Amino acid sequence: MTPFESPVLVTRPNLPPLEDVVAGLAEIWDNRWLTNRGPMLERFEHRLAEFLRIDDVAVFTNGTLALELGLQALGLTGEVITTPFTFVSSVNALVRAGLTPVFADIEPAHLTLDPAHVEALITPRTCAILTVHVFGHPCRVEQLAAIAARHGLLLIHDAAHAFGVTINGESIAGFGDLSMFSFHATKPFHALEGGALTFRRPDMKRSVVTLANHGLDAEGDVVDPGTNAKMTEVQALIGLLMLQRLPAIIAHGRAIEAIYRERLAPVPGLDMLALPDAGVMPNHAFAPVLIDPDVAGLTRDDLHSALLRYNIVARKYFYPAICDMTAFRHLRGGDPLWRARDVAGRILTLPLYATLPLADVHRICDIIVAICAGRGN
Ligand code: T4K
Repeated sequence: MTPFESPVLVTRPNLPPLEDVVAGLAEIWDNRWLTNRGPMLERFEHRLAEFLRIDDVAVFTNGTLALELGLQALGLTGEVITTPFTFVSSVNALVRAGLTPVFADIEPAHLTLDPAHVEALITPRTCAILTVHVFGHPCRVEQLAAIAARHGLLLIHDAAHAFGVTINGESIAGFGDLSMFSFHATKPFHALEGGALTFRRPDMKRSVVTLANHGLDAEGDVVDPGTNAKMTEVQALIGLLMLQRLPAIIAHGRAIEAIYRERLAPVPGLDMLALPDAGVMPNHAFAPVLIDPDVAGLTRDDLHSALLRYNIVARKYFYPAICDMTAFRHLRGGDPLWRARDVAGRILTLPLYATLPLADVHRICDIIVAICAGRGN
């Protein structure tokens, strides 16, 4: 088996046709309005709210700042129970908003927060739960909402991976007190960089928009110090153009995932995550696979290195678990977080993106099958 001629990356940004971008840029040039909530941004927020079928949405320069400002606007203090199996941004945002993360373990099917572990960690210092719909799989929204309600906590969703996901026909943006989406270039739906918040309380929009503009109110006064987290007009333009493309991008992701599932199912010790729960329409944004070294006869790191020799750049999303990162080791966890640590050591995310040909996915599968059978090196 021959290696790919050029690297096959875990993801590549999808791009709108250049002529559409140029036409949109011409409009921005004519307006001479580049940032600070211009007309393109207003249109983008409006279309997003329509797409998500919710009342309102606020966009920002990236998802991390969106989450930080959402936490600040909610006026939270104390401890927030969250998952150690995520991209570090979720936990960075908590710390930078002056909150103390407390890690709970994850459930086995979709690697999201385990509600039982969450409830066991609640103390009088707990103010909120921050879940992550990791790899786009919704966390246990109903169970966690019930726990939050029972204990008077806010429920915040890091939905960075979950744009376009629905549960029983309802957009995932409508769950919890606050949801954050990332529109980073590596996401199926993006705005070069970008992020958004959706919220239950309608007055939240004003608060977060003010915080994103340094905290300045209409009179030029600052009550709550903010930062600069404003989305530019060019970002909003790309977002608008990408929104039209999302259904086709999701459809291609679905086709890729179907091939991985079918072709890798017979490989001993290689497991894709469970299929989505009933009623969930996923966005097929990631293709994570778990390697059981005792059954597969090789470790995740062995497979990762072997794939690199074939020019396939799979990624260890998300390793190490956040609780094992230097900055966060001192934080309290209620238990050994053994599942999160185990998963972080065994997971590998395979290439999946809209311009990846299905023939290449088959070739990646041929290579994985051969490596696992001891025929690749
Ligand atoms: N919460 C969660 C759960 C998240 O996963 C994230 C972001 C956030 C919050 C925060 O949202 P943002 O503040 O980012 O809006 C990438 C992304 O930078 C990050 O947005 C994303 N999660 C994370 C899962 O992945 P890296 O460090 O892995 O990116 P990088 O540069 O290694 O790129 C990944 C692959 O994409 C590479 O193979 C190269 C390729 N690539 C990348 C870029 C940027 C391209 O081909 N072209 C490009 O322009 O973090």
